[in-house]
Amino acid sequence: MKTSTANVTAGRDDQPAISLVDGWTLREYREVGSTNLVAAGLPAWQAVRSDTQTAGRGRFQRQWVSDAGGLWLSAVLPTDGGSVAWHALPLAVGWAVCHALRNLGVKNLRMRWPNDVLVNERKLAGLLIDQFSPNVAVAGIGINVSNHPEARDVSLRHATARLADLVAPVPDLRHLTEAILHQLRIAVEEMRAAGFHSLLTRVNELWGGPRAVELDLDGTIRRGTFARVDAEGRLILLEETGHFTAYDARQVRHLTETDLS
Ligand code: BT5
Repeated sequence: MKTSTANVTAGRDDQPAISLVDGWTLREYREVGSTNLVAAGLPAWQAVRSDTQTAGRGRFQRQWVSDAGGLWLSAVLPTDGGSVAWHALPLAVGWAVCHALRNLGVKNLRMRWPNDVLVNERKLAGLLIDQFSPNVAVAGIGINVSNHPEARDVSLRHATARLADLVAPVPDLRHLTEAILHQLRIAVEEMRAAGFHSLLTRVNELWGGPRAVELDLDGTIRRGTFARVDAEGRLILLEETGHFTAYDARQVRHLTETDLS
């Protein structure tokens, strides 16, 4: 992993500290609204990290608690004209994040489709992919590290995990950023060279096996068994009728696992 921290100064409110990390240009801020929005106008292979976000975003405009001590990172990825395989980009990002976290010693990690990284049923990380322009996508990655999201939002009590409780010593934010960006580049380069298909088996190992789920399609509920994802990143649901149906992440407002004790 190649890193240059030459000429780095602490980022002020509107002046980021800029450094090179493994082929990425990393811009680091003290505070922004949302790193995804700061990254919106940047070219591929640039990344934005902020100590805090005042308007961290989840899917469907849900809020993401982004207090100091967590990793709030957005990486701009090339999408090469938006071929079908790029619908699977969030899953490739998920694979890269899980791989990096496992390398750092995190155990019992799995994903809940499409974008939650869980440890023992608690949410350690969330991913949000935005496409602001045709040839690049912004991959937003939020990971709880030594922050306290449950203190900020009591509805998150018993629902979150953080690295400080899972690995010792807890990696510092710089090291974690480098590890994630390094693995992201590997995943994206593999997709560009060989297509999402080459990652599919590894992505399908992230869900921890088939499980009973309920999908909220903006009011309409579908129940069945989450079987796997297909080569376009769609969820394949074994419906109660016995039929298999594919669902795109944009259709599914919420996925609830219903076989948890
Ligand atoms: C996500 O949305 O999980 C995507 C989160 C992406 C955050 C990153 S941080 C860097 C970049 N900049 C941004 O503005 N966003 C990205 P979703 O699946 O919709 O989950 C949102 C739900 O997660 C909320 O409704 C809460 O229930 C829960 N939540 C909020 N903050 C959390 C936190 N810090 N840890 C765990 N769960 C949280």
